Order: sequence, then C-alpha cells, then structure tokens
Amino acid sequence: MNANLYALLEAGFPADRSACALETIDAQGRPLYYSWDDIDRASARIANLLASLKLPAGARVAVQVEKSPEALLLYLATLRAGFVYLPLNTAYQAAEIDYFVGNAEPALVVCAPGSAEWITPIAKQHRVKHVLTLGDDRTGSLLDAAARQPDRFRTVRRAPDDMAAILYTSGTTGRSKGAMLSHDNLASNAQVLKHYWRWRRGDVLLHALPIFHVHGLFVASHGALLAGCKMIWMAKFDPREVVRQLPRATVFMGVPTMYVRLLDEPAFDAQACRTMRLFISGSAPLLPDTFRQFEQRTGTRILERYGMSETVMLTSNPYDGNRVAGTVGLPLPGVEVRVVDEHGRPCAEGEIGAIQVRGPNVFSGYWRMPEKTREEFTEDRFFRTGDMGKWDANGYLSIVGRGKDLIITGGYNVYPKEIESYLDELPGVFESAVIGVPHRDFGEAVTAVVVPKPGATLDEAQLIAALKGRIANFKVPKRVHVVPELPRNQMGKVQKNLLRERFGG
Ligand code: MLC
Ligand code: AMP
Repeated sequence: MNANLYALLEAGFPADRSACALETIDAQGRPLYYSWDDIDRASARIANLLASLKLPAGARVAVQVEKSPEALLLYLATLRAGFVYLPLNTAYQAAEIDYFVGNAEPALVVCAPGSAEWITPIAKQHRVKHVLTLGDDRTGSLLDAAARQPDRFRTVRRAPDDMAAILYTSGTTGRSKGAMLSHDNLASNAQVLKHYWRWRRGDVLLHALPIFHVHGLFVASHGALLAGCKMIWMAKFDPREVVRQLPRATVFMGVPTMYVRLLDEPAFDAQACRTMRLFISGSAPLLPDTFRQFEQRTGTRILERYGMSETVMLTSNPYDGNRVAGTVGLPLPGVEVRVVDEHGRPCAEGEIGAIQVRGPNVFSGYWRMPEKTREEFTEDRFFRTGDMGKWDANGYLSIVGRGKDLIITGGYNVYPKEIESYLDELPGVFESAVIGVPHRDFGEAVTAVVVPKPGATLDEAQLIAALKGRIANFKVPKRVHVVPELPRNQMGKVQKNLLRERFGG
C-alpha cells in the first residue's frame, strides 16, 4: 500500500472527475472552476516539475504565497512528489523568513512574484538551489515551468512515518520550532474527522481560512478532498462575502474572530444558514457568549474542537450529541488525552492540570531540535501540549489556560518573548514586557509595556511604526504603554499578571 497522503485523498475523489472540485473568483472578479480532473492533472504537472529539479530525498519545499487554487495544487504536488511541504505565513517579513529558510534549509523556495526581490537574496545566502514564484493570478515562474511538464504523474510511494510537512510554531524562547508531521499523522487524523464530522458527498465547504496553518491547510482542505466534496475557495475572509456564499454551502470552518465578525453582519441569520449543516470553530477559545449569540441568531450550535500544529486535531464536541459552550468536547477516536497534576498523576474531574496527548496524529518531534523534542515528551511518549485543562462529569475537556506564555490573537500564536526581544533592540528601550489583553475582535490583543532608558523619551506611535515592517503585522502590539519600571516579584521575575490587571481593562 502506498501511504502517501495524496493517494488517500485521491481515493476519495468522486468517480465523475469532470465534477467541480473547487470554485473561486479570480482577482478580476471572474468565476473559475476546477474539476477533479483539473486537480489531478495540474498537480501532476507541478509534481513532474519538482521531480525534474532532482531535489534530494526529504527535500523541503518552503512556500510563502498568497492563497489561490494553485497554492493548494503546489501543496498536493509536493505530497505527490514525496517532498516535505513547509508553508509560511504571508505576513512574515525578512528577518522571520531568514530564520525559517536558515533553519529548514529548503531545496526550493516558492514566493510571490512581488516578494522575489527580497526573498531571493535570503534564499541564496542560505544556499537554496531553486527559487520559483507563484502569483495569486496564475502567474509566476513555477506555473510557466510546470506548463511544459506532462499532466500525468505516478504519486511517489511513501512509508507512513515519512515526513509530509513541517509547520513552524512559535517557541517560548522566541525561536520557532518546526513540527515534523508524517503522512500517517495527517492521514489518520483526516480519516477520523471524516467520520466524526460526517463528511458526505454533496457537502460544500466554504473555505475562507489561510492555507499556511493546520486549520485551513489540513483540517479544512483534507476534509473536503477526502470526502470528494466541492470547495468554495475565498482568497480572504470577508464576512459579507461569506454571508452571500453561505446558502450555497453546507460546512464552514473558522477561528472565533470570524464568528464574531459574522455576528456583526445584520444579514447573518437562520435564513442565510439554511443549507448549512456544520459550523466548526477552533485555533483559539470561542467565548461562550459568541456561542450563545450564534445559536440565538441561527438556531444552530457551533461545534468547537481543539488541536495544535504538533498534533493536528485532538478533541471535538460531538456531531449529534450535546455541544457545550466553553468546552472543546471529547477526545477524538484513537487519540489519548490526559490531564495530569505536577507529579504526572491523573487529575480528578474538575481539577485543573496539564494536558498531554498521544496517538497516531501526534508528530514525531521538532526539526533538528532533539533536546526540545525530548523535553516535550513524557517517558511514555505523551506530548506535553502546554495547555491547561479540566474534565467535566461527562468527559468533556475545557481549556482553562496555558502553561506556556503565549498570546492567541485572531487564531495566530504570538510568543511574548519574541516581541520583547524586538522591542528591547529599539533605541531608547531599556526593557519590555508583552502581554495579551482581552480584545473583542481578536480575542486577545498583543500589548507591550516598555521602560525607557535613563534620559530617553518613548512614543507609542513611533515604537509601533518601528516594529511594522520588521515583524509580521499580527505580532505588532496594538498598544504600547510606557512605564518607569516593571513590577517584579522577589525572584526578580516580571509580574505579568499585575500588568494584565492594570492594562487589560
Ligand atoms: C490581521 N491583523 C491582526 C490579525 N489579523 N492583528 C492581530 N491578530 C490577527 N489575527 C491586523 C492586520 O494586519 C491589520 O493591521 C489589522 O489587524 C486589521 O486587519 P484586518 O483586515 O481586520 O485583518 P484580516 O485580514 O481580516 O484578518 C483577520 C483574520 C485573520 C481573523 C481573518 O487574522 C485570520 O485569517 N486568522 C486565522 C488564523 C488561522 O488560520 N489560524 C489557524 C492556526 S492553526 P494594520 O496595522 O495593517 O492595520 C492552529 C491549530 C488549530 O492554531 O487548532 O487550528
Ligand atoms: P498552534 O501552535 O498555532 O497550532 O496553536 C495551538 C494552540 O491553539 C493550542 O495549544 C491551544 O492553546 C490553542 N487552541 C486551539 N484550539 C483551541 C480551542 N478550541 N480553544 C482554546 N484554545 C485552542
């Protein structure tokens, strides 16, 4: 058996390959349709191109491009050709890309045509052999070269444990770690979710998530492909356009910010949702208030689930049973989830502890970080998620906090340490502390508290402007507060809880 994930997905394609697999609107506002046959042939051309480059076994293909059908085809082609896909957030700037390329040492970098000017020198500096471009309007050197390739390709055989993708997740020390996901990690999770969420022929997924993270790339796309269902592909989340398209769809997945924004649309109501059978939320906590407002407005309950880059999906509220606000539901079939105290003993119901997980979906480790990998796994191979949780009487898990100092803003993770290191480098900054404060739209907002050097004057707008362009915009603090000193405990540790109390209102 070929354990290549693409072979599994392809087995789910419908018999009628002329049926529509994906529809989208191009930059000029024209509708575009891709049949299942188009998906197969276009990904074959790109896979042939990748094969022709004679990349070494296990080569990483790093990709920072805008969302487009061709970006999805590039992902599928990378799987087919047996290489390792490395997606990068389009918001990342030069310093961030420099780190990822230096750390992952990809054999090929694919970037947007408009970024080639600054990404090519970074790639060359790290001895990347090939740089190709891909625009969101079917332009760029990748497609030009692929057009000359045959449209048939025999998907390369892979073993279950062979690496399929590396997803970089932010690290507590400020350095991102590459989570290595195998073909089987992704395939096993996709199959479980297909049954758990009752994917069926005739479903239509309204796909409005970015495709450089687990949520949009794996959970959403794999679900539709494996079930042979059409996707309505939106380049960007636009609440008004989502409301317009909903009556043509049956499934939607989003981060809580997207649900908050949908509820701000007066036209978002039960009538707009008449064809919808499933709304799924994840990547960040969904406020019980949003859950309830959604139910009042539409008559349906959002299904909240919990996952991570390192593990894909872990728990889910039930499809048929009770979906409970403020919980992430039950462990998925085949996934072991435990909540343990500081001695590693299982917590009683209602008792808060660390969440640890084990299963076929759990990654094998961090790219070239054996020490970090060892630290994050227990002796019996459970992965320490860094999340804190508790069980209720019905076996539902709630996430009540994080052991890791992490901010989740609009579904994107930001590690304070990284932002503090950038702030501390700015002229006039003596030291800084970065915290997350409640935010109606993004859930949490990155907020900085800075102390000036003696004699220096700091200005909020100038500090924000100095960070923009250096780091991804979602990491830039929404507010910067200037204070004479940071509160510290007797050990000298900054008391972020006091800062949250003071600046969180
Ligand atoms: C955009 N901005 C953000 C932001 N997104 N700031 C903080 N947090 C975010 N998430 C900035 C913009 O750069 C801009 O700044 C300003 O906020 C307003 O931008 P916008 O036009 O409102 O943003 P928009 O493009 O609409 O993006 C919002 C969003 C997007 C919610 C659609 O953030 C998004 O797609 N989030 C989904 C993230 C996701 O897919 N996560 C899954 C991770 S996987 P300025 O200064 O330029 O005005 C994972 C595992 C799991 O966690 O369990 O799923
Ligand atoms: P990432 O590293 O981007 O994959 O983010 C994973 C983290 O997102 C998890 O460790 C959780 O902290 C958080 N997360 C994902 N889903 C949920 C959810 N439904 N509720 C609360 N937190 C979540």
